[in-house]
Amino acid sequence: MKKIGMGIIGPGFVATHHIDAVRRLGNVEVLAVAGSTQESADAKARELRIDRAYETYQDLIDDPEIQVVHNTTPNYLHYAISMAAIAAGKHVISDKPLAMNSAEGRLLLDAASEAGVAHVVTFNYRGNPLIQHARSMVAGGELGPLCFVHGHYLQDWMTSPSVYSWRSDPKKGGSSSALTDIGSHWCDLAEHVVGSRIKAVLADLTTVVPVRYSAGKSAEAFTKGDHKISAEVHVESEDLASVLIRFENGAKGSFSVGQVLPGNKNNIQLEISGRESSLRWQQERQNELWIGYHDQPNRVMAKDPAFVSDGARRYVHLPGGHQEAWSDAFFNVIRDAYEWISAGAGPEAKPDALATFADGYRAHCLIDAMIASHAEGGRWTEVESHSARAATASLQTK
Ligand code: SOE
Repeated sequence: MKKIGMGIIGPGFVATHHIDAVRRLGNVEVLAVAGSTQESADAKARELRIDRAYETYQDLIDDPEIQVVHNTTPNYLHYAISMAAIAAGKHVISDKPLAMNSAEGRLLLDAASEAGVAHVVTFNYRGNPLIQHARSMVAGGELGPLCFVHGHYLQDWMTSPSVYSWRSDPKKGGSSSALTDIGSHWCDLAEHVVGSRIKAVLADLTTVVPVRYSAGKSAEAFTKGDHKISAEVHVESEDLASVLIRFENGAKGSFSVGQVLPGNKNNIQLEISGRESSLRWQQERQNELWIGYHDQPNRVMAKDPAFVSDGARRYVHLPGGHQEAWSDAFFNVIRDAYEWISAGAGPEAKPDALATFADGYRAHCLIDAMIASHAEGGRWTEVESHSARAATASLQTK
């Protein structure tokens, strides 16, 4: 059987997991890598045992054997690379955020839909089996009418001022930092599990570390910072934010994001309460789902293929008692993406749990509304109407 050819552009922390996932699939061949220079591409190709190393992303896209392009570059490169891949008729798997803003996101969504290629955004927390189980519980009405959805996504890797990442540079990361980088995951997960959209937001954004010290190159996420400091950088984008939210189904809620909160490594938590029961999922304890009641004892459900919902079972790889990890959930998303590609990439063939460019665009709309809400002194801001205005205005200036 001929394998599907893939190439990856922008090898960083997450690129290794794209490659591991694809190799675990077995029917996909990692053909090429492209870096920012020939030397960086060669080094990555050697390290990851990939045969072809391209100096530019266009060279990789032009390789006729490559059918799928994985875009794992920093945010400011997402649009140009994904657009070039779509123009060449390639399927695209992009890391979040989809682009730098909603206007670019909309153009990518339209272009990919028109080209008929698969378009995937790696909102990877959807790939957790207990997230899919929680989603089935909500959809099946087990929680009763929903009233409250809250949680957070907290990290600490940007605590030290000596960590300066491209995420804090509006030209490379976009006008928002923490909300775009990790708030986008929380909102996607909340809407995915709740099965209803956030219709309005009221946001409060803060920059806890307004001066950072750059070592001349971007710090890798989750590193402790470089002490060979070369330049002082004034940062305006947020590293902490709290947002009140209202869902279309009437539920209310709130979430906070922060990347400067000591002790929090990759602490994403989602809690949903209905009139009958509540559920809570924490990424750092991803093999457990807490289910809470008013009139009977609370329980903690351990991940077990025998007990998860039918829809969630395919996301479980191991028997009960065998812990699964971040990379297994990431694999699940990549497997869904390639199943979609193998089935022809038509809208009807898309696995239900898989996030597409439509979801990537949606995340931009939410963040636009949060930025606007904060800029107006913390005013309730409608998501759809604001994003439609912002996308139209920005497209008119193109
Ligand atoms: C860094 O904050 C980061 O790698 C994000 O960019 C990812 O999207 C998140 O899943 C883990 O943290």
